[in-house]
Amino acid sequence: MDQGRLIVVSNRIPTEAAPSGGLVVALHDALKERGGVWIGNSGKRVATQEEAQGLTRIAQEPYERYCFDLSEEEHQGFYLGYANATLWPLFHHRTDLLAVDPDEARIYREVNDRVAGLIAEVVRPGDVLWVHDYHFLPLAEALRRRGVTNRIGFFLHIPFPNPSDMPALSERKLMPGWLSSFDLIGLQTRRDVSNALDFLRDNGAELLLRGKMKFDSRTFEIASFPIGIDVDAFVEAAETHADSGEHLRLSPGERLVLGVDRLDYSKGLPQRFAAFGEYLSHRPDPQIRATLLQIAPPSREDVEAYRDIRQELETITGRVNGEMAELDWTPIRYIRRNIEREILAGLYRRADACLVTPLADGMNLVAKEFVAAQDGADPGVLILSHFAGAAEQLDAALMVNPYDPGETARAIDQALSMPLHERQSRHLSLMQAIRETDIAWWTRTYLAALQAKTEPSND
Ligand code: GDG
Repeated sequence: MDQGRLIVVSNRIPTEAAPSGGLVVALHDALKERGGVWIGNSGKRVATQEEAQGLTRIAQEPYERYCFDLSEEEHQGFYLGYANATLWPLFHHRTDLLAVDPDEARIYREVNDRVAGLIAEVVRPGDVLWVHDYHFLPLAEALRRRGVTNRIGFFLHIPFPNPSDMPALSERKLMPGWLSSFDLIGLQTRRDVSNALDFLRDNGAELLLRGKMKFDSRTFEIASFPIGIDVDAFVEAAETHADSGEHLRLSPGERLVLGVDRLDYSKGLPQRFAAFGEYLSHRPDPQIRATLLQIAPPSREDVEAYRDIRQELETITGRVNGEMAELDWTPIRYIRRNIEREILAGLYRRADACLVTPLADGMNLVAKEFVAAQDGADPGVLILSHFAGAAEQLDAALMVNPYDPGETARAIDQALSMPLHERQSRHLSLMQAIRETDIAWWTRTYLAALQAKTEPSND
């Protein structure tokens, strides 16, 4: 039987013929295999909304890619405003940073409505839609209003909020209608599923059985699908670029602790730097030299909270380096720009430990990439926050409370003095875990679950 095409909707859309990056490649492969359409934001901004109308086809082979533009006002209200200054902090348990702006909330819904109109023109009977992330929470409801009865799936890449934080969202009453218009809601972890079920149950939805819910007349399902990486591709990149650590010119015996994160307040960077400072001042053997290399490409710099975090980090780096540096050693090396993916793979491999210490994170792919990049004969140690989604799977890592710099400092010490056999056995378990749910598993499992839903029109 013809499966129908796959239609992927995501905020960003790859424009190159052979895109890179785990998620993008996985979706690219799924679309190539099945045939379909990818729809996303062009990243181009036009002056007024009139100029922003319509979809532009940017590729036809091996599958069609269409993009839409945003006007300046839409970019501000939809992307910088509601998505990244309201939803992002709420979903990362930072209601203290949440902006309330009725105009931005309205623009967010209007953009979703406009995009739904564009998608409705492309959809054919039998197509399956897969919508990604918090930019498009109201999209299925807007599509249903336009009479689209196809299966529509959603995947949320970030955590589901704590139900107790939800009253901070002025549009919370709309949320059950938004969510229940999808047929399948994929979340990263069991903890997210339980938060979503609790929130919906408290807001008028009925739990039928095992993740199946009913709201108004619609039934829908919520389940976890922990996202993974292309393990083999990462192993190969790390082996091929194993010498990229040489760029660092570390002195003999110097230990390397690595951090790789978008510059975001959810990633716990100030706490991490403080913990590293604490490790250095309490290390038992002052002869041990450990350098923290933090790679943090900037993101969303037009949102105020992101400028604040940048400043905070620069202050802490200055303080720790000012206190601890020696003529031939800078304890924290902080690179605020993007590093090539291949070089990154080699740096992971060279690192003795990797600090993945977010305060909240949907999954965190850096944790999985670091594991994949290790040399199994002499692997580095993953230090992982309880608050990363990855913690549900990677419990063979050294688990830490990122809010407690003393605990993280002790974990750094433990990682750098861990005996080889313990490093090897932890690494073996971690490898097994990342292979079990790699990126191919994720797309396959999610799409099979979505495909198994009955088309709403056939109910
Ligand atoms: C969201 C969720 C969830 C980072 N710096 C450089 C660079 N990176 C790459 C890493 C990794 C990716 O960016 C970051 O992925 P994360 O998963 O850590 O975080 P988010 O961007 O916040 O992603 C997250 C994810 O969606 C997937 O569902 O895991 O929880 O927040 O691949 O390697 N890549 C290069 N240079 C850098 O400087 N080339």
